[in-house]
Amino acid sequence: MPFEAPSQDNYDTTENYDGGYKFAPIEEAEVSRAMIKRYFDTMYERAVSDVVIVGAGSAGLSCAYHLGKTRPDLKITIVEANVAPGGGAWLGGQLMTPMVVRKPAHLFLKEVGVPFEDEGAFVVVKHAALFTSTLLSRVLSMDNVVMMNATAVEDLVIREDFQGRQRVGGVVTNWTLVALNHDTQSCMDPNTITAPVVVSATGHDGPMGAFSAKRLVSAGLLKELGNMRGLDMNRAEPAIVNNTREVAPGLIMTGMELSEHDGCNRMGPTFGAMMASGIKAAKEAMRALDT
Ligand code: 48N
Repeated sequence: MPFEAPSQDNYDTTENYDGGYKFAPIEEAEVSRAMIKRYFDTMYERAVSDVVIVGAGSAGLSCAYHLGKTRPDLKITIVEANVAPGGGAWLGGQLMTPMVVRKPAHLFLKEVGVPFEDEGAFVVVKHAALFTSTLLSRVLSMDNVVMMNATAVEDLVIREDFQGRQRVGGVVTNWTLVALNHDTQSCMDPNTITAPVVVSATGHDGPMGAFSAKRLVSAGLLKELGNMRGLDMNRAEPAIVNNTREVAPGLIMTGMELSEHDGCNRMGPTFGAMMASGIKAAKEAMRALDT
C-alpha cells in the first residue's frame, strides 16, 4: 500500500496517524544500494580530478572553499584520513574551545558566516567547532567538491614530465584503517586518484602529519625536512601564509605542514594563518592549472 505522507509539514510531529508515528516502508537493500551507488559512482568519477586536497583541516578546508567558490568548473576532491574531518580546528588550545583568529584573517570568518567577538587586534569564535562545522557545510554544499574521509593518502603519484622533471600527478589512497595496518596484513594494495595539481595540507602532527613533506624527502624530491621551530606567533603566521607555494612540480603545500617542510616557527592556538594560507594555496592551484 503506498505510504500516505502526513499532510502537515511541521517537522516536530510525533503523531502522523491514529496509532502514533509511522515511517514509509523500506527494504534493507534499498538503503545499502542508496549508499553504494552514490559512493562508488563518486569514486569512479573522481578517479581523475582537477585538484586533490589532502587533509580537511582548517588550511585544507579554507583552500577547498576558495577554490570551489572561485572555480565551480573544477573537480575538487578532498581526501581526509580521519572519519571526522576538521583536523585540529575542533578546539582552540589545550582542549579549550574558543578559537582565536588574528586580524585581518577575521574577514574570512565574515565571508563564511561565522560570528565572533571583536577584541581589537584579534577576534574570538565562541567555539572552534562553530568555525569548522560552518566551513565544512559551506564546502560540502558546493556541487564541484567531494570529500572522501576515512581515506588516507599513503603515497604520491610521481611521474616524469615532458621536461624530464619529477612531477606530482595525483595521490595513492587506501582506507585509513587499511593504511594503518600494513604491518599486520601484507599485500593490501592501494588505489589512485590522478590530478594535475595536488594541495597538501596534512598538518604538523597526528598519525600521518606532514605526510607529503616526509614523502618528498624519501622520494628524493626534498633534501631534508626543515623541522618546525619553536613557538613565535608574530613570526609564524606571516611566514606560513607567505611561504604557501608549489614546493614541487604539481604539489602545493599549505598550513602547518609547511612548518615541517620549511622549518617555520609554530604559532600555537591562533588560526588565521591556516585560513589565509589555504586561500593562497587555492590561488597557487589555479595558477598551476593555468600554466
Ligand atoms: O588541522 P590539521 O592538522 O592541519 P592544518 O595545517 O589544516 O591546521 C593546523 C592547525 O590546526 C594547527 O596545528 C594550529 C594552528 N596549531 C599550531 C601549532 O603551533 O601547534 O589538519 C590536517 C588534516 C587532518 O585532518 C589529518 O587527519 C589529515 O590532514 N591528514 C591526512 N589525510 C589524508 N591522508 C594523509 N596522509 C593525511 N595526513 C594527515
